[in-house]
Amino acid sequence: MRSDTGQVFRLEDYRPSDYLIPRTHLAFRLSPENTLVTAELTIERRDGVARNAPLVLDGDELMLKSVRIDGKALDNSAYKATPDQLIIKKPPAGKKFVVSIETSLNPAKNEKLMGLYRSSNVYCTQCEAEGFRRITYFLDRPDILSVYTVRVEADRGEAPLLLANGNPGEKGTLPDGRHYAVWEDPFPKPSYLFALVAGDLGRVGDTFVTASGRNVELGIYVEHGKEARAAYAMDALKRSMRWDEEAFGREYDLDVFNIVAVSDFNMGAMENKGLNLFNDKYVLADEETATDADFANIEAIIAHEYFHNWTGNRITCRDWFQLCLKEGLTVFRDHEFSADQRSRAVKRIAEVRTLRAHQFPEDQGPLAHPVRPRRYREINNFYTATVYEKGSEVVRMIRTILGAELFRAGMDLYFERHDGDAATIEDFLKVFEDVSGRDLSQFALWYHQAGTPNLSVTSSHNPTTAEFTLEIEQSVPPTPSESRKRLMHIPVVFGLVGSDGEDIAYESVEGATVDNGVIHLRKRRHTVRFSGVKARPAVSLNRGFSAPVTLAIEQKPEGHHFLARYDSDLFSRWQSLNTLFTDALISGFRKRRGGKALDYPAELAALVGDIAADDDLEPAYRALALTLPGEADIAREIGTNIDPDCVFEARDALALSIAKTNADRFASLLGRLRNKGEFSPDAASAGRRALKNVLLDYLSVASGDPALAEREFIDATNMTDRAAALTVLAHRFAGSPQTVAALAAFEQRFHSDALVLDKWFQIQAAAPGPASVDTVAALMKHPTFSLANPNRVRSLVGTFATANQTGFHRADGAGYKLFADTVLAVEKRNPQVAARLATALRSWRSLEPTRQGKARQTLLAIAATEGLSADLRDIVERTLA
Ligand code: B3K
Ligand code: ZN
Repeated sequence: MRSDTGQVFRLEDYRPSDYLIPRTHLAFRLSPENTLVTAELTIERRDGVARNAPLVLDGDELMLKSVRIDGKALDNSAYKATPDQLIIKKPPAGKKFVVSIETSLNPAKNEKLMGLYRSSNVYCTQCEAEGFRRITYFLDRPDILSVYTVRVEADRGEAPLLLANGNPGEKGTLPDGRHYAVWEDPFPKPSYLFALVAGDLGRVGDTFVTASGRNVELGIYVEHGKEARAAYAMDALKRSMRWDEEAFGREYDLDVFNIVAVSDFNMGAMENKGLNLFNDKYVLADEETATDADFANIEAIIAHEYFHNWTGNRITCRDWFQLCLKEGLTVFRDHEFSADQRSRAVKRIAEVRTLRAHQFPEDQGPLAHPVRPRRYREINNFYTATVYEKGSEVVRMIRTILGAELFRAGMDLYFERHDGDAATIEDFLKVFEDVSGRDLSQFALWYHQAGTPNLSVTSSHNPTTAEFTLEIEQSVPPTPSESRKRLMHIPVVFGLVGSDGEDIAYESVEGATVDNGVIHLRKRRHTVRFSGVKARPAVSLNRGFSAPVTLAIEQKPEGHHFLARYDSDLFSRWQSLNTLFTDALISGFRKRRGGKALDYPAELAALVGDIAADDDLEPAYRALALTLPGEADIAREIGTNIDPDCVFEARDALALSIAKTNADRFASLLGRLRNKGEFSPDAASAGRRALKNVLLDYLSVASGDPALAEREFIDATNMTDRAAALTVLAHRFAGSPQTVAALAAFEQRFHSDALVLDKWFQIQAAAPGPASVDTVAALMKHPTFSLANPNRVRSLVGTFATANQTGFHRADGAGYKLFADTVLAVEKRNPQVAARLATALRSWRSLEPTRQGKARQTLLAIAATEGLSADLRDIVERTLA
């Protein structure tokens, strides 16, 4: 394992490399334990660089076999090779020369899953961010764009399929049962987009005709026998390709587009040019094995990786500090795609829930960093919710500020101006300034400054003067290494809602720029005065979650009740109900902490019942509305001195109050929602299942009897309903005979399908209560579990650490112990996955003192481990700082 060098990379240190690599020829002679890679790099000295300046190439755990320049072998003294670097001390003085490098690799032993590795006997690669240097020595940085030709050679029996980026070229057979294929990618690309796959896989094929009439061959490769499970992914791919033409005018540019599903993958998927690699979890789906959430994720991730073809591949990043240039923007694009394919309001609510669950704690804790970070020790630790999700919110705000038309004009200019570039955030902002004439310099702070801004709002109404006034104050809390914050430009979409539920018209406004229903906050305090407002309105602020801020608004519960029923903005209706839930839960928590009895306002339960029964609202929306904030959400809102057991009890009691009040209504609604027809994964059908399953949970809580969930489990005809019923059994009726039987039946039925068994791991890992520590420890010995497979680790231990507040934070520290042992065991194989897992303790400071002390000891123990990887050390030290 490469241990930590302690090196810090800084944005301000960026400088272009001395040399360029306009052409790259790679030849792979594949063999599981001894693969030979020949790289022929055309090197070009950059203008202004001294002749003979040393050429320093990156490596990582490489073994050099030979190096030549312009065909001639180099003297030992002419270069220095270590596993991490190849230095050609005095390259030729000419402008261009060719360096040929041979390295040998052991893909079968590569458990880091970076570079070239084997997954279920398939050769595959992962190069982002710095995996290419594990294949050959190279200028492994995103601003080195090269045109690649790749020759792949392997045993035909072992690997009948040979794929790489770009378009297929020559292929042929060789002696000894071997064969080869050549791939050519005409588009210059950074090394992180390189990919190769070789193995024996099944193919699902299709074609796509682009807007300008070009034919593209589409292929999705999966394990033999699983082809039918790739149909939905193929459908999502074709819809993505069409959508990008329609929404952004972007056409696909190669003759083929291939996707390969592999079972050992560090993340979700990878956008390699023309050859996307996917975690099979995000390709394979049918009604028997995948939930509606899986289908929605597949649709979104297929789209995301496809959209990278323009935002990421044709225009890439100058350096890794600019990661959000491709990630934030591409997340924004996939969000818009899903919103268009499904329900916009439902999608937005789901996005905001995710943002709050993952990005807010990051921004509010020790790992906070700007959307564009200024320094890093390990770049893989910066593929974060801040870069991705907040990065997307920032792009959304640009559209809110400019309006849809100017936003599109800006995007068009971005593609036109920067196609083929390795660009920066400054380049991106400039196109929007140029098309709109607006000054976005204050807005740019969203990229540069960490932390979630808070808006605190009070209002007053003067009936005599018919004036309504909002006092809005912004503040950005300090974050690590940024104690003083500057004032931001925050676009707040709003409405003043009259007693009939309609937005009221006001005559004029002063105190802030207000245009098209957006208040532009730029100063610390704004007193925004609306005139011509006769009766006091309810204020609907931050509609559609126009800015990723927290909002403390002085509004009586009646105001929230009113908006939850009548606001014309569906997101804000949901938000109002959510605020009521959160306020109730916080006071429930405090009562519980103080040893007092829990009681919740009857009006709240009644409101929930009315929303559940409102057939004007789509079922998917109602399902979200009925879902209480999660325990971690509640803890985040409380902020400090968290006892997760009290949070759990407060939440449980609110669920019971809602369930008891509405049991009859919920039961009849559930009866109506039971699916009778054929399965379809479409959004409307999924929404009905979602609502039905939320009701199933409430009804089970109300009755205290597992019979209903048992019935639903046995009768289920698809994985969504089956997994939902099993969750109710395992979480609400742990240890009951019905639960034991259902868990065994599930295991028995799906034991040979690890991807499905992951759901079984997840459900048990998330089962609340102290016993779950032992359950998880026991499941780690299950024959399907493996510390080497990221999906297994994430499903079992990742779920336990992030979705089981009472189990993970067990007061005696047993959860932390199990967690630390696992993190360290995983780290020995795969530091990247271990580091990601370790972020689960990032909110340790918000715990009550006993747990806080135990969490800290756990982190200190990890930090004290010898030979820690750069990945894990970086996370643990920042978490403790
Ligand atoms: N770009 C990849 C993520 C690579 C992560 C490297 N640690 C997938 C994506 O965001 O589309
Ligand atoms: Zn991405």
